[in-house]
Amino acid sequence: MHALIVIDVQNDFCPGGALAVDGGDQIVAPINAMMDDFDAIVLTQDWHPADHSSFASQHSGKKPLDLIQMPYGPQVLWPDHCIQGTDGAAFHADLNVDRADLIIRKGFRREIDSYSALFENDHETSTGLEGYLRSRGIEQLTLVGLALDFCVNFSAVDAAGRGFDVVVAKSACRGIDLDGSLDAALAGMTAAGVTLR
Ligand code: VGL
Ligand code: ZN
Repeated sequence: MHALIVIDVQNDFCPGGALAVDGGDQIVAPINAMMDDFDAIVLTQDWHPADHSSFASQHSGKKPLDLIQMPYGPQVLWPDHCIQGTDGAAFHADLNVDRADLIIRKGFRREIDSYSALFENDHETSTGLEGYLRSRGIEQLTLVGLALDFCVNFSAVDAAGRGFDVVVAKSACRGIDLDGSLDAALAGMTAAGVTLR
């Protein structure tokens, strides 16, 4: 069984959004076209409370893209984005959401961010996705979405580490590229045994 995992194709990560990724909207049509080729479709949705600790607005004297130390490790601070229930947190209007078997939300606890679809940023607290995939007999994953160097990267590395056979379809991803984060992510995914395609 082979699942397509669509990471964070949400308005705030598309042009005009609060944390826009260049060309983020260009991957929507290719992702829709891929859906027929899989046994299961999972969408992830970044889903933050308005006072989430990953927002620079919650830390006095800090600005977006500053790096801070959190109890669970380093954390990039972001502009306010993907606030629960807002239009920015909604999926891109053209994404074929009706095809999703499961929508998994992440980053909903104020104190901790969650880039990965499998674990929060402490690399310990499960989102529940691994259990879902295993109980459906899914062993192969193809990842697409936003952003290639953050949530796609963390999801791919975690999934490979948990023994899934992981492909990242790069042409259906777009990255942020903060201080070389894109090259680092590609190298890290390769080192973790992820196939980049
Ligand atoms: C993401 C930064 C903050 C992502 C989510 O989807 O890659 N990046 N929240
Ligand atoms: Zn986020």
